[in-house]
Amino acid sequence: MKNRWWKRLLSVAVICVCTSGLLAGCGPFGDVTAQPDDLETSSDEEEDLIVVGFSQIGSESVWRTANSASIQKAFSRENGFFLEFNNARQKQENQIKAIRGFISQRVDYIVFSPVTEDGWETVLQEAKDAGIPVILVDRKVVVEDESLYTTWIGSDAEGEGEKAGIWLEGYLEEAEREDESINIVVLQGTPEASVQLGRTIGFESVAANHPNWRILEQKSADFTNAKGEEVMDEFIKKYQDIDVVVSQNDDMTFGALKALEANGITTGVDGDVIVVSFDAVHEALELVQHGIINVDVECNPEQGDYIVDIIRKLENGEPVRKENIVEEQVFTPENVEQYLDTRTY
Ligand code: GYE
Repeated sequence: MKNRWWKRLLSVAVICVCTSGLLAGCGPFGDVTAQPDDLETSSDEEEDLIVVGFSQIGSESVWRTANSASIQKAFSRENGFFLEFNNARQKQENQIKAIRGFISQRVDYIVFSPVTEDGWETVLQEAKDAGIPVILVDRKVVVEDESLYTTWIGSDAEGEGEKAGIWLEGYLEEAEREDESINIVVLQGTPEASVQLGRTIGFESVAANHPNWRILEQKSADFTNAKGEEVMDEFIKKYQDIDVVVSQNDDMTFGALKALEANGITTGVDGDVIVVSFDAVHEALELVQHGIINVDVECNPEQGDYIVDIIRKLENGEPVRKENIVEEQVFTPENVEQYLDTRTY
């Protein structure tokens, strides 16, 4: 990329003006981790760093923390990057503000994980007009003009939902319960998030083949432990006979397990209620190992290196695919053991 040196200087100027308070209320980057000292362009090497502005959704889950760590590790100075990391605290308006800040800094790349699918057209057009490539990570956007972003990398959320449904099919068959009436409740993630929508559609597509599966209710618990507990408690009070809890991430599952236990309901392999979870973070895999969670559909948060690869290709003028899906699997008590030692998050 050309003119990196001038962009760096501009970045320094923007941050210095902000931090010295010359512009009242100026603070476009929220939790940006960069400090003025970090920005000193002291050597030729520094001038060559690729500047990446990254807007993360927040820190709502163990998965998200692992995803942030993966990105921070991959975009290191040793790898040739200068990372401006912004935490949007679950708010789209904060993400838009951060992206506008990155545009005015003239970063080399904008990377972000969109909290919800809609509402990105204007800011993405601004990035396009400024000639800054945008890489989407983890979640997707819905835009009419797909040229507004360069590429997306993340999980096949619909495929994950389907895997959960297919696992349940097999499990019920093996238990000779395939003809029983099966009552299901679903703890959903953040409303309008592509991952929530995908997991819902995927699971529903399998459920549609089973007239005896009754989805009693699907309700958002926002991907958090606290809300998972709260919504599960509501479900327990409302429905007498729950056979299956589908929880669209591990944090909500942890909350739900607390609510179930508090109400004297057992879960898992030998329990009253079948628990289906998503993400497969270490703590959840331990619960799979102990038979408390029946199945955990993996969602891989370690996406940092993949994004670095994509940027390297773009820097070399090589073509990149519009969609890049990370590999994922399904964990049950039968296979989980071998993965536990290597799981770092
Ligand atoms: O499942 C959840 C998180 O978008 C895939 O967001 C991600 C989801 C993940 O907070 O734990």
